Amino acid sequence: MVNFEGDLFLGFDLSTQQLKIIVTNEHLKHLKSFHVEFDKVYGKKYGVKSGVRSNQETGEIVSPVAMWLESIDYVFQQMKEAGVPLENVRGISGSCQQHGSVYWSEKGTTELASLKKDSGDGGIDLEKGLAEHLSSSFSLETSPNWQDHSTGKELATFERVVGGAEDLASLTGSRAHYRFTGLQIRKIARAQPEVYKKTDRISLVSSFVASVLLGEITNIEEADGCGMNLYDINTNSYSEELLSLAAGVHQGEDGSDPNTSKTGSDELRRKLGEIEPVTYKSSGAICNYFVEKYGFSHTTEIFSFTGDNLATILSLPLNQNDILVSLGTSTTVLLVTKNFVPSSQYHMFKHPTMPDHYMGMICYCNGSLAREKVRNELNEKYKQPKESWEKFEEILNANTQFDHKLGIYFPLGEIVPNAAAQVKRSTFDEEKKKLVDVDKWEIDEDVSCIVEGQTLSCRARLGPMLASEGKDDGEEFANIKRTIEDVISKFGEISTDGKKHTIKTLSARPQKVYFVGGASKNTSIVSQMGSILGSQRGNARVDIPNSCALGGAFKASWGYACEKKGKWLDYDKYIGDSFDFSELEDIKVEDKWENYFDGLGMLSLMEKELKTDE
Ligand code: ADP
Ligand code: XUL
Repeated sequence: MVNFEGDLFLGFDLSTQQLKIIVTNEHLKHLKSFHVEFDKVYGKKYGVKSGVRSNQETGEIVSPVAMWLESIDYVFQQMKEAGVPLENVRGISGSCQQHGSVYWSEKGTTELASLKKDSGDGGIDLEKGLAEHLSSSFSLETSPNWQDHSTGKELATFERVVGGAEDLASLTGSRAHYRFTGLQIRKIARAQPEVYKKTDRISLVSSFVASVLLGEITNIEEADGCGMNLYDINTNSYSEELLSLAAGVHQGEDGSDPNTSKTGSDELRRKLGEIEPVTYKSSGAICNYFVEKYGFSHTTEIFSFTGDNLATILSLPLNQNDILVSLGTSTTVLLVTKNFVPSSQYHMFKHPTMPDHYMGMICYCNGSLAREKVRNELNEKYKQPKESWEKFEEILNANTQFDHKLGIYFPLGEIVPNAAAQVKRSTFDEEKKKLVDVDKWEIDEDVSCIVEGQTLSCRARLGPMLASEGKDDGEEFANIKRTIEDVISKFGEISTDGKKHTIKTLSARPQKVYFVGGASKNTSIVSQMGSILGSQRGNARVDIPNSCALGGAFKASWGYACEKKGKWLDYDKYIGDSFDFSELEDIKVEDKWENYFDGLGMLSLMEKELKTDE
């Protein structure tokens, strides 16, 4: 029997394929989770497959909003029936798929407000579900999904107006991406002007769920708001120019006169609502519909919801310069940093709970599948079982030093760096100071080369985000400086994605590295990666199956604690105080960080020679 005693908190995870809600207690302990899979329950009714409707021809991918509403009722009903004492829930927050947007009609505000009424005479009918109560609330019945690819034209426009991909990243934290909200809004404003006109308010998926729980439209949360290509992270305000572009009234691109342009961008600002700086404060209490129907207390506080990647970092006590390496099908690296060093190759968002901090996110396409390809060929050569990692591990464990062989393995086109599908193997001729291309070497060589190449790519891109300001004039730094100067004399200036590295960016080391995801089970891979990344406070493996939902519940718990104290509590300390550290498995690594400066030199040269699709 689960012990639901004491204050409870809920963490939502509204992802592409399911809604999950987890219950935690005041000690951050995960008590129970409930979920609904969209395909299973709503596949037929809403015509979704893997949670979405897709149009192969246009690249359009959307999710029905009413399905999400039904799913909230569905999961709350499950929780009620399971006897979760919902009256003891003190706070709710959560994580939602990023970039998606929900389009409210004018009726939305009144229909939402009806959820605040009680069920007395002429009040709310509790027999009806959310989808029925909000049946006229949307000017668009679907929400563009993050997998959508239909905004190619908008993508080019967004980058062009600000001077290119790098400039857009400097302004908003990311270059333009199909899925980013601003592009999706522009597409709708231009292709369906009547829908855009009828749209009274626009929410992100995160602020949409919070709005439903509140019974009123709430502001977009700042960290998730950085996923729109509209928010100027330097000034903490919308970019006027990008707003006018999203509204389809840009002077240059749309030929609008200054007046129309200004009115149009003001109108979109109103639809979106202002974005308020990251806060611990509650957005308000849960509305009556949920109190009467499911037994919540009138005092249950709703704390702003955020994006799923942002919620993931909230599930661990991550401090400045800590890194989370997620080794799933693709590789995603998340980092907490105080440095805003944007790049077209990765994303930067405001941190959802730590003011003056950012979350960096690097998403690689070629992760596990590329390693699997090497493993398969290796197993064929040694007549090993197809799926076994044993031989791969044996070779990796024997790799004790960098031997100036490096590979870049992109069986699929890559995002970071932007490159076509290809494999590149090189050695380095020290005398001629030149790369030597190698067409093929023994598959055994590929084993260490792929892990080294993938890790060095992360290290090169993390460097600027990790680099400290200030002076470093100790003896240790002087030695590193000499080493790096030697490396530069050998390889020339080292640069990544067109930006020159400095001694500081090359010598920066992460504090702690956490490994998660499928391939993190492989101790040889993670210890090799750890030894190259060179963390100062160790490496840990962690298995958090509900990390997004957990991050949401922790955010609610932390917000509630701050509210009680009436002041900011350091998020990482708050989580650290109750976190069950036995969930972390320490990974022993041999520190080979210094040996890999030459690797960074080689990678810098090799990446310059990669073929692109253009
Ligand atoms: P997803 O990104 O789809 O959530 P997972 O986090 O489950 O995926 O990771 C799946 C990947 O993990 C697989 O592609 C597989 O190559 C890799 N993986 C699983 N176990 C191991 C292992 N022992 N060694 C190396 N890779 C592994
Ligand atoms: C991040 C992104 C995805 C979705 C998945 O930029 O688009 O991770 O948030 O839900």
